[in-house]
Amino acid sequence: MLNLEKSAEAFAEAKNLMPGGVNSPVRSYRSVDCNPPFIARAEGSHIYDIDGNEYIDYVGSWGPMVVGHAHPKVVAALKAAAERGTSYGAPTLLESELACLVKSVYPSMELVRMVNSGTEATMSALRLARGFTNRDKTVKFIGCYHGHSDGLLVDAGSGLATFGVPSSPGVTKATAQDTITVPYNDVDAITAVMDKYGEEIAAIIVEPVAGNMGLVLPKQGYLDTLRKLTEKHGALLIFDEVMCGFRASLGGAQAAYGIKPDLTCLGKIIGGGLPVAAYGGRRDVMSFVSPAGPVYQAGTLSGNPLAMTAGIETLKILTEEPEPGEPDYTRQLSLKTKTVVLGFTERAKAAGIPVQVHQAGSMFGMFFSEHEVYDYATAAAADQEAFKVWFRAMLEEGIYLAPSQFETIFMSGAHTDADIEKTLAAAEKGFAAVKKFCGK
Ligand code: KE4
Repeated sequence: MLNLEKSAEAFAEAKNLMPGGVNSPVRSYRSVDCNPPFIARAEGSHIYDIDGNEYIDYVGSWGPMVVGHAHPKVVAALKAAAERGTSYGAPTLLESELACLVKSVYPSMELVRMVNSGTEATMSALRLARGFTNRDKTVKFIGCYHGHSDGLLVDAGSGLATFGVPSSPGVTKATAQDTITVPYNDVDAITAVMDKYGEEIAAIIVEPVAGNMGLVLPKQGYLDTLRKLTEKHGALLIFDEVMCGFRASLGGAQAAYGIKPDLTCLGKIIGGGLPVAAYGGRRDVMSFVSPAGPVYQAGTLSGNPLAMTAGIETLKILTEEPEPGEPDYTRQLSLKTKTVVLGFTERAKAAGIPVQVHQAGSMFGMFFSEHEVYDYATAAAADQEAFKVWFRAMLEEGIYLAPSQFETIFMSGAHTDADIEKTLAAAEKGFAAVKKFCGK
């Protein structure tokens, strides 16, 4: 059994200081019925808790740590940057340098605005879309998560129109009413909504590769349908690539699937572990953002020099030219991820446990289900209790995974062959635990 005594004490004290003892709900491990390890430090692909346990980390701070924790180049650059001051609230060359790097990988982002979180990026992109189109309604997909701004904390209403209802207290009915929710990967549903309400719709916002209902991939042609429907009805198409950016491929889902959105939201990796996110896209649309245009958006720490530095160093590593004949960084990540995905699939099959294992570049996910998983309903139908048993067994074996069936697992450039070997050996024990739990 893992010794988590100090973490348990720390958690009890933290609950007297912060709601649920955490600063973001998923970290509380409520979804997996156990206490979270309190982390002391991390380096490369490994993370260490305050009880001295060491884990192989596949959470990577929920995606940002794609080059591994405490990468020497990132740490050295941050140390130097800190000595030049931590924040100025004024234009710097660093912001232009990161914007250039982002544009080099995401050419659809003709203008880029830096913000401090994915929530801020998607909230601002939707306000911009409403301002640019002079329309009030937006469309999101059930099971996609775009941060916690009011208009996006909306559940499916009843009936076809599925006008939203608040998914959290504090979100007003009026706000929720302006968000239409539709099942992901359902061409008929989105076509019907756009045919009926298209002229009122400012934008469709979508995770082009969905990572917040577990990892769910777009069906063949689905993203192209969204592109065609938004063009037909004069609505904007917003790709929320906060999670799948730089992971589905270096150029994100838009490069992987060859779709050019009107606006893109990025986050996580572009900050290299510091608080950076961004929204950007068509020059005519982005020129509506203050002070160039009338749509207001601002931020004290937007473009913070330390955060820009971490993002620049991380993207430089991701985009550096590979040795002749060698795959580039993100391709190498994808190949490593494939090894784990195949290993999980084989071991689950050997244990007689039905699973659906999905991969998109360097992100992957697994559902305990014998049926295809292609939207929130089919993801939610997977065996959550089996997932909890598997998760806890993997943690016991020193494998640190996302503590929820509705999250995604991330590979980094720091993961070694030895890490992967240990992960697959642990998975074998994890599936054995599930088999025992299911009484198979
Ligand atoms: P933040 O506000 O948490 O920086 O980003 C919100 C967001 C927006 N869009 C997508 C596609 C996202 O995945 C996220 C945040 N992702 C979660 C993980 N599922 C962050 C982890 C957490 O909430 O603690």
